[in-house]
Amino acid sequence: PPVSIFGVPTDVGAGTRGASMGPEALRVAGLGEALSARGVDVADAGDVVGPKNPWRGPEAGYRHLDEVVAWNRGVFETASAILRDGRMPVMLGGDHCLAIGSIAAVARHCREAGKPLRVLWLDAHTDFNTSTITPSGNVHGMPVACLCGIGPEALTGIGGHVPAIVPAQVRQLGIRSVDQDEKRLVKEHRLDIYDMRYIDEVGMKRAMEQALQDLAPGTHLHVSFDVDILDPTIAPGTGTPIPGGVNYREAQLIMEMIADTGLLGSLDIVEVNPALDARNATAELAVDLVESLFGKSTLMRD
Ligand code: DIR
Ligand code: MN
Ligand code: MN
Ligand code: MN
Repeated sequence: PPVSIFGVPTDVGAGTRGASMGPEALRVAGLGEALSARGVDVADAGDVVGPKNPWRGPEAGYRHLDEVVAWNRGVFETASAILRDGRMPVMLGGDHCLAIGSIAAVARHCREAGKPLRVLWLDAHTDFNTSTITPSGNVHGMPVACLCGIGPEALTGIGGHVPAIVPAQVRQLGIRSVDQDEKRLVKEHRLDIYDMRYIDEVGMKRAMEQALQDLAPGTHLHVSFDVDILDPTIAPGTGTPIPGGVNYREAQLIMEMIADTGLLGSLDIVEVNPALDARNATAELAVDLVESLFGKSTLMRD
């Protein structure tokens, strides 16, 4: 399907400044051109507009909740409009709190179209914190919980249906940093998590086969790609790098196996922080991987 990319230049949910420059970094790295070169009809819808980052400490367990809500409302409206036009939304973050708005839009679209929805969450982190257990107050550590109905009404209700999704619709891959109480919460809610230890034990191919298992025909597959899933040696340009991440070949395999399903329906590319990067390497790597996500492969495949 035709693609519309849109930028969301904010780091309002993060603990390190600079993810606000992610959209331009991805454009400069040639995201639009790479998709066009693959034969994809791609349009750039420009950037969502929102409040500046007030850079304050946590209040009642959240940093910048009002601003996070404002940005996510904008994301929800933009992604919803793109879906209504029959196009595939590709969100250029921005930090990962913005996935609340993008996935709420996708969930509403799927509910109205009667399509099953599956979310593949590629990340070093589970992003399942709440205001009472968060060690930071940063909302980019909370989007999965919010989407599952755990969080402030202003965020859980953004798509008009609480919860937007249920944990059974989510698969998380690449996980290697989960906060103390967050561990209890993801277990309690039975999140399906393919963590780095599991990937070490069974290999990426098997882990991905399981993560993509039993996708009903016609499923809308949403990929939420937090670039910190990648090992910091290959992707240093991100605010919360965690050692022991996915390597280049594993990352290519992830993307190629998703492409093989033919079910990709929407995408977030988040947490690219060019202020921390080496010559835009992380954005360029993200673009390289998105080419694979859209079907680029070494050989013709049958
Ligand atoms: C940490 C960091 N779990 C927090 N989360 C990040 O502050 O809640 N998510 N970086 O992507
Ligand atoms: Mn994340
Ligand atoms: Mn992360
Ligand atoms: Mn390439």
